[in-house]
Amino acid sequence: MDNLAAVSTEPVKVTVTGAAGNIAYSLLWRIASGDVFGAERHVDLTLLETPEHVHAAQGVAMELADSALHLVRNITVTDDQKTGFDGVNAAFLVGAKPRGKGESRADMLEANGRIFVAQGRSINESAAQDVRVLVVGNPANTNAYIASKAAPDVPAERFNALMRLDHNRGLSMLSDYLGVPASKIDSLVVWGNHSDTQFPDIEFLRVGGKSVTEQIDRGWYENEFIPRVALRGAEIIKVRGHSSAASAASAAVDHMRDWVSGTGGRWVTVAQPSTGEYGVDEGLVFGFPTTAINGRQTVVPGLDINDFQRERIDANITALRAEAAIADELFT
Ligand code: NAX
Repeated sequence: MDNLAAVSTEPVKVTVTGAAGNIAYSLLWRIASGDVFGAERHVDLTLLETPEHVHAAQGVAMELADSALHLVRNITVTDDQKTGFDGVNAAFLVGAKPRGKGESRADMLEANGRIFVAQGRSINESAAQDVRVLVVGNPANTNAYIASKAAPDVPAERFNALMRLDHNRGLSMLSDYLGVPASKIDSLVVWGNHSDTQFPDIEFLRVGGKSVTEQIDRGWYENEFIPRVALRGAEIIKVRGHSSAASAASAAVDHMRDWVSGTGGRWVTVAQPSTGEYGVDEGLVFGFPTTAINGRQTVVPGLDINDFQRERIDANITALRAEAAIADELFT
C-alpha cells in the first residue's frame, strides 16, 4: 500500500499519541471525518496515552463512539507502546512533556528525548512498512530527529515534524496584507526550526503565478511579519489563555493529507530530514519548501538564496545542530 489516499476497503491504521490532550481533542475528529485520508477511507484509530492519562483517553474514545462517525471501524485505547504502533500506517506523535518551570529548552529536549527514543524503537519494530510519522510534540524538529534515529529500519524521510502551522500563520497574515485569499498565495516557506529562530521567507512569494515580493514593504516584512509569525504561539497563549490547539490540529491534518495526496504543485513547509539541501547538515529535521506527489515529498530544488536569507537559514542550522548534539547523547 503505497498511496494511502487510494480508495480501499482496507482501513488505514492511525495512531495519535497525547490522545487525552488539547490538540488530539480536535485532531481525532478531523481524521475520523475523512479530512486526512478521504471520505472513502475507513480508519482504525489507536489512542496512545501515558498510564496517568489513559483513563481520560478512554473518555475521548467514548465521545468518538458517540459521534457515530461512519468511517471509524475500530478504536483502541492503550498506554502500551508496542500495541500503540502495531501495524500503524500514519502516526501523529502529539504527546510530549511540556517545559516545566525553570527548565531550559535543553532540559525539555532531554526529557522528550527519552519519549521519542522509545516511540521510534516501537515504530521500528511494529509499524507497517509504509508508515508515515508526523511529530507535533515539541521540540518537534529534534523529537523527529530522535525518533528517526531510533528507527533505523524505517526510511528517514518517513519522519516529519510539523511546521505547517507556522506556514499557515504566515499565509493568513499575508492574505490580510495583500487582500487576497490565502488559497491564492503560493511559494511561502518557513525555513528551519519550529522555534523563535524560524525564518518565514517571502522572497519567492507568488499570487496567480506572479511575484508579489516587491509589493511588500520591507520594514513590515522584517520588523512585523517575521517576528509575529515566529512568536504567534506565545501571542495565542496570551490572548486565549491556552496554547494553540485547533489550529495545530488543522495544520497536522493539512500536512498529512498533502503528504498522502500531493500538493498539486503548490509549495508547503515540511520539516523533514535534510539530505544536504541548502547547506543544511544531513539528518537535521529542517523546514524546507516542499512539494509532494504520489506520497513522496521533494524539497524545492535550485532556489537562489541571498545574504539576508542565508543568515537566517544559518541561524536555524546552528540552533538545530546544538539540539542534535544534545539528542545524540541519548544514543551513546
Ligand atoms: P496537552 O498537554 O494538552 O496534551 C499532551 C498529552 O500528551 C497529555 O495528555 C500527556 O499525557 C500526553 N503524553 C505525554 N507523554 C506521552 C507519551 N510518552 N505517550 C503518549 N502520550 C503522552 O498538550 P497539547 O496542547 O495537546 O500539545 C501537545 C504538544 O504539541 C506539545 O508538545 C506542544 O508544545 C506541541 N505543539 C506543537 C506545535 C507545532 O506546530 N509543532 C503547535 C502547537 C503545540 O504547541
